Amino acid sequence: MPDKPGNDYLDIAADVAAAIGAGDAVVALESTIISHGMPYPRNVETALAVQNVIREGGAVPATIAIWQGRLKVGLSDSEIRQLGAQGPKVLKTSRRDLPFVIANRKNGATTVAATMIIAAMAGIRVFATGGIGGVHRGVAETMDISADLEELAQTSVAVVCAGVKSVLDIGRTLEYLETVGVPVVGYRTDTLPAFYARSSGFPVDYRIDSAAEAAAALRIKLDLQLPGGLVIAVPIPKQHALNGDDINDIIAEAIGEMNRQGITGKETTPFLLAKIAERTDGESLEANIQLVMNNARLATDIAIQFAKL
Ligand code: PSU
Ligand code: MN
Repeated sequence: MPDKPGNDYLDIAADVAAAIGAGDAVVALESTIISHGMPYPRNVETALAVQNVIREGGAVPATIAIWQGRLKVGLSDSEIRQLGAQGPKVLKTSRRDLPFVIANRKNGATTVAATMIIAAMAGIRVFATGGIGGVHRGVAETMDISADLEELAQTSVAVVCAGVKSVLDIGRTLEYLETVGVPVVGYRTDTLPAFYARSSGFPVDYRIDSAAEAAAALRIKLDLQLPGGLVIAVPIPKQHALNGDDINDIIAEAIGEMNRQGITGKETTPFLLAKIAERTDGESLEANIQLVMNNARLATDIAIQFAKL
């Protein structure tokens, strides 16, 4: 495939390439969640465990990052360990950063946006993560809107997540997604999950009750050549959910502290995640790990159903 865009920069792991070639189920995974989303060494343990969950479910995992300037689809275990140990020293890489991280032969941890771009280049259509970026609270002052939303508008990958974290302005994030034509789908729920909590109270656009329904919608969107992705939101399992009111108080406090410290731009999400983990004595980290595993299980089922279509 030498003339496909990106191919000169792309390295696809052998098992991932074989699965893509055979039309088998593959699930993409991001790497900012490893470098910036969780502390070492839990980040590495989680990244490896998520891959195992996908393999046990019958699909091939492909953790995506930039490694020494190459777009890697399917990091090795050793690369995952190094990325996790380097943590926030690795460049957080979104759409705008890609050309420079490659040109400077750096290591880059890909956000949801950059992971979607690279997954689509490789021909992977299903991607599991924790939560997507969105419209930040206080957007009228800061204009802070994650590039993940515009990526969902233009790149055809289904993103399985636990909804939108209430560090964000959930209502405005949903309005944005509506404007740019991204379906927000609830898996066995009528309301959008709120990451640590099972519901945000905001209704989803469509409810589905099986992985096959998600796969069918993805297939049709591709067939119609409607650019852009889908958000498939699945609530955190009950036994791991945090109390919505408690966590929202902690989030509000963390945002106040962030503003006092003058933290902006790409630093905001990592700052808030770390603060919330500190304030909940690690409970939010446990919840985060469990919801990522759960999302990976559903993404595996969707990828398997999609491979049949
Ligand atoms: N949400 C999480 N954990 C994360 C992120 C989001 O619960 O680690 C990361 C994802 O990689 C997402 C990015 O794409 O943060 C969004 O950052 P920003 O708001 O700067 O676009
Ligand atoms: Mn931002």
